Amino acid sequence: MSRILEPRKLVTLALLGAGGISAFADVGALTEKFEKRRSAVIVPLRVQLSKDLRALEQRYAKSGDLDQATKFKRARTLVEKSLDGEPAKRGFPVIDETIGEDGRHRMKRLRDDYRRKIGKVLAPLLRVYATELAKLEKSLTAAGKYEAASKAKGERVYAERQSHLIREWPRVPEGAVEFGGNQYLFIDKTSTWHKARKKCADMGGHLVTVTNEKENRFVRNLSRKKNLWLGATDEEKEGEWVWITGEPFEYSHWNSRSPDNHKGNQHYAYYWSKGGWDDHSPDADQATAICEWDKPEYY
Ligand SMILES: [Ca+2]
Ligand SMILES: [Ca+2]
Repeated sequence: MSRILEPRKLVTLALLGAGGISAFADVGALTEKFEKRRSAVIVPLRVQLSKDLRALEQRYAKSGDLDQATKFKRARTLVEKSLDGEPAKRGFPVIDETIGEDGRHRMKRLRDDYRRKIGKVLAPLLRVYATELAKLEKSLTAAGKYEAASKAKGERVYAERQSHLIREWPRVPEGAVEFGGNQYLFIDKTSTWHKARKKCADMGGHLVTVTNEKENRFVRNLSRKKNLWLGATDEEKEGEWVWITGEPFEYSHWNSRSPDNHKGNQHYAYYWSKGGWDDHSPDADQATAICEWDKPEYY
């Protein structure tokens, strides 16, 4: 562990020697400082994770359980590989669902524990980073450097969002399915769009947003082709559809006659059981929901 941390420690000391926080006058420098802090907290957690995986691997190996020992070894190897690359960006390896009952249970406990720890160390770092950026944004604006200020603002918004995602990530409920790194939970109960939206938000996620064809196919299957609310609305401005997460509304899968704003009050998108998206009214309570949790960039 010390071998891995040593160079980072030296860099951190070098930066502090250059004058600490007050010496950083631009976004790039703040970002670099944040990234070093982030690696310094994540690397030890991943080293510990690989040790924990190895301990379980050996436990299964001792009892002659080749199958489960192999699966723990595979997960450990992935974690160890990430320590040579960009450890901060790699999360817990995807859990192979064919692993035995006992192994799956232990692996999930390890994963949840790891996520909690990451959230605990990373959320405060992100908040400090966002505060520093906010200060910089203000002083750059006051100095009339609008372009640089807007760069700081963009990075601040990003840091705030990441802080939110990493805090909510451990709350992803049991039964959620992973796809493209994000987590999805199908709720096989019909309600109105607003109720579905609130339910997902209460669990720390959001009503599903579908931003490409693969994700579209995935949610269609997960919902077993039932009517399904989507996290898109044009309630602010008729005809201007937006995702509730702020993701750009570039991909869509409207059916040939939709959205039609029938009777002038259909502002909520849903996946129609017969295929394609359509818009519906706020009082319609005939669609199921999928809640989605976006993967934090570093986890
Ligand atoms: Ca999505
Ligand atoms: Ca419609």
